[in-house]
Amino acid sequence: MEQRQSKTGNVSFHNEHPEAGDSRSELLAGLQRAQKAINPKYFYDQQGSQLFDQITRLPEYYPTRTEFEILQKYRAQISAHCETGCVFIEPGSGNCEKARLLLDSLQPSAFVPIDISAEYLHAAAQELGREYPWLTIHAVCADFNRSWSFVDALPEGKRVVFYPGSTIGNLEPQDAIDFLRRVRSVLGENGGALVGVDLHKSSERLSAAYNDTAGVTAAFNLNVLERINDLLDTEFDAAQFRHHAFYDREKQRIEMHLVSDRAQTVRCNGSTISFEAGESIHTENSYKYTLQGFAELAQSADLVLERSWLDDEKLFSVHYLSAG
Ligand code: SAH
Ligand code: AVI
Repeated sequence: MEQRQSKTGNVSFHNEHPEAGDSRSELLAGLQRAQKAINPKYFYDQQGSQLFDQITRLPEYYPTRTEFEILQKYRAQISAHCETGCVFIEPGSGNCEKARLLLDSLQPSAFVPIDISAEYLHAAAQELGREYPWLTIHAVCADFNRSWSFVDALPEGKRVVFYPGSTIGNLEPQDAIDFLRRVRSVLGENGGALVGVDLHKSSERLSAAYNDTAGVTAAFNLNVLERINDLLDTEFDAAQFRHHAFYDREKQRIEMHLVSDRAQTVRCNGSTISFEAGESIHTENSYKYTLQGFAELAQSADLVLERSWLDDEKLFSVHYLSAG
């Protein structure tokens, strides 16, 4: 993964993964805060991406299944909004399964999957390239909250940013507005964004989705300690921490934490990180929106909400936004 550029057949790979030094400083700063916290992007190494895939197949985790249904049912309308031949850009592309649903009807002039999980992205893009030999794929390993300078190298034409999965919910609302503003700045005049957003619903249903009985979400959460150990050369012992996830109705977000079972001190680079019994690392927020709340968010980013599609139970929503 050291190589910055490579090309195999119809798939090119561009690596702008943040430097390890930057990741170390960011992680350390988070672990030194009064409420210890990390950015959820650290979940996604090869193992984390695979665990996320398992989460998407869990009976309790309705978002992936439901968004699939919406994309399938309304594929024709959605494709008409995006338009055939567009440059289709997916930040946080994961296994690219959702883009696959739209590729045949969209016939994009290029597909641009962007993900922080380098090896996983590389493999997903190669596989997609083999399945769709007519498709030009420019895969970019990058933090989608940083510069999008790579868009300068993309072909001309209408740009559509596809941001499914409610990945937008993992951003603080103000960061979500900044993200959508950045999206708007690369869309040009006639571009659009297709955004998947999880909706506010009963606390029980939401809580169950992040506390599956098989313990996969717990494994996903705990895996981040391995990631921290690799990056910071620490010795966090996952057996000393437990997964804790709950819905905060007031803040309309799931919070995920790793709670220390006992008082402990973890060595870190000649220094230490101390935990009291019951103290946690806040690992993720997953905001849930009302339709009104998301419309306001889009408006704050100067995007026009053209159309929304929902499933029958109104669990999840997909929105087409234009630059206006
Ligand atoms: N789009 C897919 C995957 C969603 S999971 C779907 O809808 O199922 C979120 C994805 O975003 C993961 O693949 C993760 O690696 C990626 N990701 C998370 N934070 C990121 C960041 N800051 N920059 C780039 N990719 C990120
Ligand atoms: C990627 N993201 C939208 C997922 C979510 O639901 O917030 C990540 C996840 N965390 C726990 N389960 C799934």
